[in-house]
Amino acid sequence: MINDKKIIFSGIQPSGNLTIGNYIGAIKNWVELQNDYQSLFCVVDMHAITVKQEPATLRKKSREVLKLYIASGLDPEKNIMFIQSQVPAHAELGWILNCYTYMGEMNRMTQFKEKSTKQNINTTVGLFDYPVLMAADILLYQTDLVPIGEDQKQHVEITRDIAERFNNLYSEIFTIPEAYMPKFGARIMSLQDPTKKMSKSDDDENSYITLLDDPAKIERKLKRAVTDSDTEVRYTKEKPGIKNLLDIYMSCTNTTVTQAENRFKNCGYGEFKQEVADAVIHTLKPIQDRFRELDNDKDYLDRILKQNAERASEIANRTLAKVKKKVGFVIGENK
Ligand code: AQP
Repeated sequence: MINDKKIIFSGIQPSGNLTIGNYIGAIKNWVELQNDYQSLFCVVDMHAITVKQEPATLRKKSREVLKLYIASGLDPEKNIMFIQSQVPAHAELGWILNCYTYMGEMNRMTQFKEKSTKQNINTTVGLFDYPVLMAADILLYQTDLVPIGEDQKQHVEITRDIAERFNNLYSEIFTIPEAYMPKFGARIMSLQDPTKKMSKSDDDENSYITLLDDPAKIERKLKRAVTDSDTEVRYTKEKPGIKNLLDIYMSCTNTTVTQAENRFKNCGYGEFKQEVADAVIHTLKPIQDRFRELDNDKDYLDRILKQNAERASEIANRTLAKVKKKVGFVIGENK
């Protein structure tokens, strides 16, 4: 608890342009939860370097993600919004937790299997170790709830296992966190292959919509979205392309399956796709406007970054000090 409020932690990698998958699966829920919890929203640049990044781009994207958090409606005064590498405790706890995590449980992580197969060559140890760093991110802040998309669920489960193991060995050091996922849109799929997750690092630009795409681009990408040879707009897993577009539509318009299916009862796919595009454009417009305003205010962003890294460090260092003591490290003058 901080200020009598339960704690939320979540983050996004600055590994590309944020997609509506990142927005619907994560940020939108953060905005809804921010008033009821003390929230920490991180730009996880240390996670991003688990695959190759161009340094200047990574630096630019890290600031851009923070601006998108603010532009999406997250309050940087109320929430603690910071860049992971500016709080060294993440790396320190990550290392310690490595020594309390088993190879067997790490070998079961499906995201590593998918990403390492995709990369094919030179998979790094960092990519394999990603879930332990994520466990450190979460556990440092005594997090109660982790709002995420479905792909990260397994990583929250291993975080719980590591935390329980550590607590059983020593004492109740860590809060055991729970995952929180949206009802619809926990897994937005690629527009070009609706059996595959939409990802910002996909090579095919037509497979995703970014938060900064202009209206013409959004329309074009949605018009090209892969569907099926049928004509009926129905929410069923037999029609993955249509189901995905309905998920996007329902999330942007806050409607239910019944409302959305009724709305498109006698529509052809062309008209349906146009409505989805309109809903996405309408959702992204205020975010894009605010983002542009923030673009002109570099000092403001620098101030937020500095203040929030200090606030985050203060909480993180409290947990880290307890952990170091438990595992037997020499701290200060103690014998
Ligand atoms: N397609 C998605 N649908 C719903 N939620 C999603 N998230 C990501 N993609 C979708 C959620 O966004 C948060 C941040 O994700 P991340 O950037 O840290 O890592 P990721 O899950 O690996 O996302 P990407 O876009 O696929 O990144 P790359 O391409 O760099 O690997 C998480 O809560 C995630 O669940």
